[in-house]
Amino acid sequence: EPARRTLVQDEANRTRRLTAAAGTTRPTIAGEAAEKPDRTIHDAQNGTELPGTKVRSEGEEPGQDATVNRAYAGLGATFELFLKGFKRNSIDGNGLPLIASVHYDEKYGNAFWDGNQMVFGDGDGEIFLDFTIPVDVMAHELTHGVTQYTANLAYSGQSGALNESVSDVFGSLVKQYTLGQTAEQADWLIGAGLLHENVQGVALRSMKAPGTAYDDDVLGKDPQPGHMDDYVDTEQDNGGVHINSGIPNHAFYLLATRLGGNAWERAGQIWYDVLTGGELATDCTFADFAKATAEKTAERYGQGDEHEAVLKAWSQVGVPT
Ligand code: ASN
Ligand code: ZN
Repeated sequence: EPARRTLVQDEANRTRRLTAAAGTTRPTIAGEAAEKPDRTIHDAQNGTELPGTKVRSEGEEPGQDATVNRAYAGLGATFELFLKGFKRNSIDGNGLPLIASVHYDEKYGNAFWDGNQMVFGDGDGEIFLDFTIPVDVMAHELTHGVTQYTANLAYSGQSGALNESVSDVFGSLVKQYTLGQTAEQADWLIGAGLLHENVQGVALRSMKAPGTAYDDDVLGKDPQPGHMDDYVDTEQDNGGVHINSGIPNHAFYLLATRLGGNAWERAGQIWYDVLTGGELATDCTFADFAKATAEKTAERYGQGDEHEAVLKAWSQVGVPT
């Protein structure tokens, strides 16, 4: 029975489940961190000083602030996929405590990983709502931490777009895992529920159909390409890291839906093997990354269906392997 989880909104349930799971994890040995999350949520109280006031520590009951509770649950969901899906104990693989600050700045319309912790804005309430609403956005930020500790993809040009894409891939996988959705059932959106209802759009990005997430008077049209023919050469956004990420995002979507079933089990495993394999240059290109996925697929699954599906997915987005 593949691991599946329903989205845990009931914190009491979550605590019970984590307690039950604790008995099945390996005992802690010297130098090895316990395989449990160690979360701390802070409230920046609409200021910019980090981390702000500590408002919830690991194991504490939920309080009144839904944003704090969502951040706590989102960190937990991300920790859980990396542990159960990929046997990775936290961001650094060694139980790193997870720290997040919510209510960062005033009307702050973004979220980010600052090298040490996650930071979430409340949004301006006109374009963006609270950045703790989509679990995939929270997982996206945490995955920047995983990338930092592993392939350390340089945040510009193609390696930067790969860095962004890897965060979207694992962000989406965390959402799919928590909802118990197969690749076919998933919406493959990043940031669904984040846009104000007045904005013409459904999410920040679509891995299924890059370029279609929104088309709005203020935001403009979603600029993401889904094929190398439409690769955007730009100085902005570190060379379009949030734009050209559409191409590897779409390759992952094509692979996962071709394979079918739970996307984190084979497609996700291949991406994880590449990210953590130690063979990628920090300034690697899409083609380097694609070749690495083919190699890792052959290593783990041989030259069968998975390998063919990987080659096909990259070919469909115009990236050579
Ligand atoms: N939310 C953005 C991201 O994680 C922040 C940034 O531009 N780095 O990609
Ligand atoms: Zn990002």
